[in-house]
Amino acid sequence: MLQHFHVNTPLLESVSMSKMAGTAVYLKMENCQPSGSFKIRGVGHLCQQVGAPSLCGNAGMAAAYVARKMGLPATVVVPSSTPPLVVRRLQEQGAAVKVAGKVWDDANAEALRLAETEQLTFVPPFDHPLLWEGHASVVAEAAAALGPGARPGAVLLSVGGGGLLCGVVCGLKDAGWADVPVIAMETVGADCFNAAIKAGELVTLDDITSEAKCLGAKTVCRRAFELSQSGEATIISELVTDQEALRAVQMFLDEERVLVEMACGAALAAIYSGLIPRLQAQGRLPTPLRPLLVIVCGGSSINMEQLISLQQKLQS
Ligand code: PLV
Repeated sequence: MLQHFHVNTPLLESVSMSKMAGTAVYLKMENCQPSGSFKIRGVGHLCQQVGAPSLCGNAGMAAAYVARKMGLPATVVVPSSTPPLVVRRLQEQGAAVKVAGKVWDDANAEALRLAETEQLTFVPPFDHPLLWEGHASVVAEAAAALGPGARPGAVLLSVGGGGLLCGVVCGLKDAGWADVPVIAMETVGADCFNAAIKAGELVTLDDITSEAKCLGAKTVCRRAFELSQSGEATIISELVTDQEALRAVQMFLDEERVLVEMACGAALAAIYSGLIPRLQAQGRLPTPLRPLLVIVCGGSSINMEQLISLQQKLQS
């Protein structure tokens, strides 16, 4: 039997967020995963099929964890924007860490080169059907926890390269919830999905100017863009500022006593910045609205020091 690397995470109702949203808010606590984010679902699933990993970021954290459990070596390539705490955490998981380039796309190019020259298996962080298949389990678990007959009014999540989005759309189909809208959140400056929708084609951002570095893919994966165009799923793409994402991280810490990174703050900001009633007022979400399912994607790129430095950068 194939081993699972991810855990079944808690589904918690948030009273304070429910008040703000005007409907029940359920939090799928992916921050509780062994590697600190949902990435372990897809990366675990993919590594079971393809073997030893080499890649970057929170996906790298998941790959390092899976490799250790499988008794395989892992090389994780990260950009220089990666905080030292992430490099330390990766090394603690036993991974060899290589720093290459400024943003995720640079590190990814180096990981591809290494895979080629050193015959390593390349594990992509978001653009692979096996990752999506793995990520889809987050919806199946939430459906099981909500019980028969339950149906969310919308699912809220963050978009980096679009892997989580593709996985959740898969999961919604499997759960018989294909018509449940997905609210896809990005920060301004890490908004490759929103930019593609506006342009009507895939675009490559010049640079990642947001502090939500783990959302910082310069180009969203083709499948995510196709889903937004094909009508297979209802996807509402929205942006928040870094300040709103950081404020959401702080409020989540105060209200739910959980520290998550900026990438996750983007999804939480949809509730904390009043987006839900605004979308209802625009007729893009119904009123009344069934319960909301928020994917608390987590992230390892945060600690007290990092939080204080973000506060100094963004709130001065
Ligand atoms: N982060 C990836 C890709 O970065 C990484 O390797 O770190 N929330 C968190 C906490 C994340 O780490 C990520 C992805 C996302 C959301 C977005 O997921 P995606 O890339 O599947 O849309 C570029």
